[in-house]
Amino acid sequence: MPRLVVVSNRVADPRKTAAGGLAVALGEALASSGGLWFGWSGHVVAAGDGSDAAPKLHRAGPVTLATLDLPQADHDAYYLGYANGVLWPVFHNRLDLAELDRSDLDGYRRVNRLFAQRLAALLRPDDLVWIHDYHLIPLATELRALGCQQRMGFFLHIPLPPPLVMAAIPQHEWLMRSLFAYDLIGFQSETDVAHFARYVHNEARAEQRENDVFEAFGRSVRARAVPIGIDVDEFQRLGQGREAQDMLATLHRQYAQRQLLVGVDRLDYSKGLPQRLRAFRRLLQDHPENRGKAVLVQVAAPSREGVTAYADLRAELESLSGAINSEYGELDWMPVRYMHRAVARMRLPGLYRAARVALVTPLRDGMNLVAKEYVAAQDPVDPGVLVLSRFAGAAEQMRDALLVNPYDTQAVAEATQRALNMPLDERQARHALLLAGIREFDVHWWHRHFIDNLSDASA
Ligand code: GDG
Repeated sequence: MPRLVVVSNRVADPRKTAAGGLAVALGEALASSGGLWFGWSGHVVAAGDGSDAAPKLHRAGPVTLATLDLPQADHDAYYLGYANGVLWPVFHNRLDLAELDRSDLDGYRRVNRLFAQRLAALLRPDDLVWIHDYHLIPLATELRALGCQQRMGFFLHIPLPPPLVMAAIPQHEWLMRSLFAYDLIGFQSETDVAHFARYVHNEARAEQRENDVFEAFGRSVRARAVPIGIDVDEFQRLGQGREAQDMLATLHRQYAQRQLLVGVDRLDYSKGLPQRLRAFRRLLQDHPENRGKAVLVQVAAPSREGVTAYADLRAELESLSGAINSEYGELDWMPVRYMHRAVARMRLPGLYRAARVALVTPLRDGMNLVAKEYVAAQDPVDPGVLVLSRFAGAAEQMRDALLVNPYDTQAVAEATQRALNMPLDERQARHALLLAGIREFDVHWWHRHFIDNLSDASA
């Protein structure tokens, strides 16, 4: 069996419980097959201070972790600059936040070239190479330039925007051409595949050979939707753990007379947090019976604090949650509990289970794993209700959630009111269908399906 080589911006020890969705999913995928996981160490060093060294290798069970440090200037240009200042906002339809005139492209290319040089030295001829996310789009091109002929797959965790939005990036052609150095491109949703097909048809006059094979730039690539899932069993086991159970008991005790709503997100403008708070305020305004009763616990885990747009968002959320609390709060009831802190992963299932409603209302999201975790954590006998943005990739699969337009404050408030008052039999029926879906298309399916397709993809 060929060895699996996973490449992502960050690498995490699969034996430890990690915070982010990508780290959890990749750790899980590698733990079952073994292999090599290559990426940035998370350390930034002064120029010339070890960044030219070979990757550090650590053994973590069946997985070898290979990590590189990055020089400060390269990290700033590659990670903060091009990846998170240009690609992230544009791919999430936020042209207003994209720093398109910054000259960070060189740093982005430099880091991709550095990754390629260091990785090439570790590759074996029959490895399967699986590269992840927008940080590393040109990595296969760089590897091919060094003579690497292994099968290479790319998975985009974030959405691919429509062609006209993509075209706002000055280097859009170069980025899309880079994708043709892969054998397989996996997207989160059919919408993303459709955007890809339209782009390559309009801009590169690609021939679509079979359903999912595109020919352009002298190469062919297979592109298909391979939506990511969670490890449902692992998450449910976590829910049986002491920390989750303690969390659940504490919340039940403290909020015995209340109805809890929950939001768990990285603090990111794609997640629609101000819009969500405004919808919650609208709920209190239009449906006064929720006053003194409904409490929204919003966890906003710190993220990318070096990027300006994130600091602005933080200030906006603090002021908005303060305003709602001062407008509606009572001595014994605060409507919004907003935390700019991460919650330990072991406790998350308890928080989800205590909540009658989850508000997962991103303005745009590749998938959104919180939606799936919330469903996995529910008690099937008395489950909570998922209110889900139609602009999350997850909405293509989770049709039995209450789907909403997150820009429409009143519609989200009404869906929340409906969720809070949904009869038990409807809650159970919706939950059973949602749970069956996330079980069928779980993280094992994602991993297996991608690797099977990559193994079959013609080079
Ligand atoms: C990208 C795409 C796609 C969040 N807050 C805390 C915490 N989390 C965990 C959640 C979940 C993960 O982080 C977030 O996953 P998401 O899918 O919601 O979002 P992104 O981080 O934006 O991930 C996304 C994903 O990649 C995978 O392909 O679904 O669309 O944007 O697992 O539980 N975990 C802990 N404390 C927190 O406060 N421990």
